[in-house]
Amino acid sequence: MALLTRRKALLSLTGGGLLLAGCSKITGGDQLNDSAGFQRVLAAAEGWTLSTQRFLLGGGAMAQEFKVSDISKNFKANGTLNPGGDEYDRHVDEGFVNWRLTIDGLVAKPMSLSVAELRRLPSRTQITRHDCVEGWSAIGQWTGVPLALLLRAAAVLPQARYAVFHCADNLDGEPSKGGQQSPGQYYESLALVDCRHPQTMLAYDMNGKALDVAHGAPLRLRVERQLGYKQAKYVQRIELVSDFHRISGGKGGYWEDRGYEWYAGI
Ligand SMILES: Nc1nc2c(c(=O)[nH]1)N[C@H]1C(S)=C(S)[C@@H](COP(=O)(O)O)O[C@H]1N2
Ligand SMILES: [Mo]
Repeated sequence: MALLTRRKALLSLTGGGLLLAGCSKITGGDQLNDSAGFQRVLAAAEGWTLSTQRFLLGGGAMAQEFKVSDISKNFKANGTLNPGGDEYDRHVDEGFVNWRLTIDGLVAKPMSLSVAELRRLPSRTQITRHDCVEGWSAIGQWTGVPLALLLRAAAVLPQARYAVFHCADNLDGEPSKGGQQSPGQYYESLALVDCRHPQTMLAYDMNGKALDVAHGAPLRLRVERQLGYKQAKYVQRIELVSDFHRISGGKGGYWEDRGYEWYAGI
């Protein structure tokens, strides 16, 4: 039944996608590539359903999901609360209409997608508990695009082993984690198996509303079996790599470079 609904949604989405492609032939340029990318994601959605089922049958553990009545009244915001800077401020003023998510690196089909395009793709909603290493937890509802679907559309190459999430904020020192740390662009990384877990998504809504700036607008990662610092906010680029040793401090994330565990499972 759920499958039928998804098929119907996909059919109507594909219609929209074709219209979009028609328009960009006229305007030309970047838009043609963009909508070609968008169409690939739509085409990948069918296969994604299959791999999700396979994953479930294969016994990959799901994080616990909660009821609407369990949602925390006050979900603490942590780390960067606003990336600031001229560029991010402009995106806030424009309502993120010009924000792009780039997927590149070890993929056969690099892509660039707008938030509006992501919102037209099949989505998932889940209510989960976020656990920060500092010892606080909060339950929130997340809606977004399954990452597995995007990776399938970008055609990840066999040599790729990790996805690196590049964020828009430069975090320099957080009092709650012991004061000044060395400044750096926030980033995170995941093994592909965790990227393809059915609950791993790029979320654009929190508790039924567009993500606010403090919680990572316009796009953040949710990877529900791992700790808070893996949940990268303000994501603008996903880079597929065979190893992450040449990126930033080489340990796979902003906090990992400062001594935290890379896998951070819960
Ligand atoms: N870009 C970015 N992502 C980030 C952080 C950050 O400072 N910058 N902080 C991390 C940490 S430590 C936690 S606990 C969560 C906090 O998410 P929240 O603000 O929605 O509670 O985001 C994680 N992702
Ligand atoms: Mo955290």
